Amino acid sequence: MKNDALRRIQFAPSMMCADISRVTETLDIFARGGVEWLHIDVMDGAFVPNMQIGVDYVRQLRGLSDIPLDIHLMTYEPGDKVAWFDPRPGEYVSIHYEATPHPQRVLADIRSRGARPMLALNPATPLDSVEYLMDDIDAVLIMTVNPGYAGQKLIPSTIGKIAELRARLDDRGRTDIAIEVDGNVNALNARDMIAAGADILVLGSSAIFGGGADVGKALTDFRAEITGRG
Ligand code: S6P
Ligand code: MG
Repeated sequence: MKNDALRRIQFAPSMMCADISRVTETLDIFARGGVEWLHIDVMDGAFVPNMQIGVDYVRQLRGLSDIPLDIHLMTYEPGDKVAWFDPRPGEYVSIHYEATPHPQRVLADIRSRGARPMLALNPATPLDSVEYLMDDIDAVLIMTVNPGYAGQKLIPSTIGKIAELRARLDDRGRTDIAIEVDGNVNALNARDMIAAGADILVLGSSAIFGGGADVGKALTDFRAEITGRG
């Protein structure tokens, strides 16, 4: 793991949790609040039991904010869908290990577009799935709940899984591969996740969207709680 002083924790608010009637205001708050990524949950109703954010909504979001996207594809055959979301250079696109028989091919395609490939692991997906894909990824997304819904409770074994992944990456000299965590990231869980080696936190209803209208205050409070700084 990178030395703590060099490690900067990044935030990726989940846009599926944002109040659609205040989305412009919320995006301005994120820009002013130094948010690094907008997390876009794409669900197909088959790989996960829900349907969420579509292509046109994402296109409109791009017109409202310059914050780069972190596109989380919870869909079967993600290889067909990467181009639909038109990832920009430097943006993250994550695909799930079980979503295609050819994850390496899809990850390589994401890289060929100048985007950053990320491999997403469900809570029960073994870490061995990362082993032969290390050269094809810039990040691993550890799901700390089963994907499909906001507002779920952390699966405790995933904290140890983050730590084990970080140890494996360190052993292989791959401190450049980031770890993102997604699901029930509240301030308490976030401290454990960061201690285990997480770099990017997906902020949903547990972090900033659950407490009413003041997302700006929630973001400032959350940052203060996990870093000791406002
Ligand atoms: C869930 C999705 C997530 C959620 C996020 C919600 O399947 O991938 O990104 O939007 O987990 O956060 P919370 O705090 O409600 O669990
Ligand atoms: Mg997600």
